[in-house]
Amino acid sequence: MKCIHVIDSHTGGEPTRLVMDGFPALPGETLVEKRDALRESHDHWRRACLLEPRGNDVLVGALYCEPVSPGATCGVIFFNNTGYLGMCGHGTIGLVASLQHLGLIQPGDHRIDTPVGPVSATLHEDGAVTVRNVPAYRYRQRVPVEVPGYGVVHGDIAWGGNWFFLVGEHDQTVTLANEEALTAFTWAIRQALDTQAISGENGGHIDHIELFADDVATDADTITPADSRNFVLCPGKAYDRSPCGTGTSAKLACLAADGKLAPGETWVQAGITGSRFEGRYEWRDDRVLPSITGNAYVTADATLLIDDNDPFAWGITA
Ligand code: PYC
Repeated sequence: MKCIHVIDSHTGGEPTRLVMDGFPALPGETLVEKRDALRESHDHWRRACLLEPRGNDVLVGALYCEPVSPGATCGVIFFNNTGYLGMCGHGTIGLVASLQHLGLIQPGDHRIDTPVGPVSATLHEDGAVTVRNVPAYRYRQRVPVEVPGYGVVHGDIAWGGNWFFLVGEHDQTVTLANEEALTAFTWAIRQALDTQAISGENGGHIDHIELFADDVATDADTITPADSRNFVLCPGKAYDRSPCGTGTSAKLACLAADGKLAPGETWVQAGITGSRFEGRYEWRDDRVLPSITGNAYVTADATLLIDDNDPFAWGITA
């Protein structure tokens, strides 16, 4: 029996499974080298943790690693049901809350190495976490894409630690009750971008699609509407239950480029489930340094068991 020690958490409804121990040792000096070693030689460990029967399509994995840069608290490699993520905002918030649960960190500032560069996170006394993400920027504005069944859709292409296509002009109802139609629409955009070879800078694969709408207060709402509500389709076709940290970072880059949000001003981004992140930015040359604040809650401290006699030991794959 193989054993994997995991801490499960959710950040605004979006789950993170932090792997503390049990994966094979990964060669490499950098997080990119370690991520590539995991992908090329040990990808079945990702599948065992995240796919059914132990996981599900929504779950994001985070592999805890030794730090690779001076002064860093740790490194992390994020993965999902289809592959690997550059950065993950909700996952970093979940990582910090989980490390606090384990007694490994205290409130204060922590530097964390990721494959797309170091980020820093502040664990506040009240348990909230602020992530200072990698620099974000808008690469192209109002790019047209012909989406079969929907017509021409315009969106911005922006980097927030992953590549995003951000769409504000659409006639979709951005509510949880409408998630099937939203998934169909955003998946059609994603496929059209691939078919038409529309990419991020240097051919970066756009694997996150983000829709925006006004955050309309419902009868149950007792709080002020957020500045916007989003729906984010993740690479493996699951939608983000949180407002998406890297997606909010990409949004901040677009708002900054449009002159619609001043440095230091707060942007409250609601996700499709109604959970919220607060975002701010400061300029760093021609890019923005986004800060995303949210809360995560630990839901399990568990050991996953892998029985070699189990026909689905390494996950159910198509
Ligand atoms: O919060 O950055 C994020 C994220 C990416 C994919 C799912 N969540």
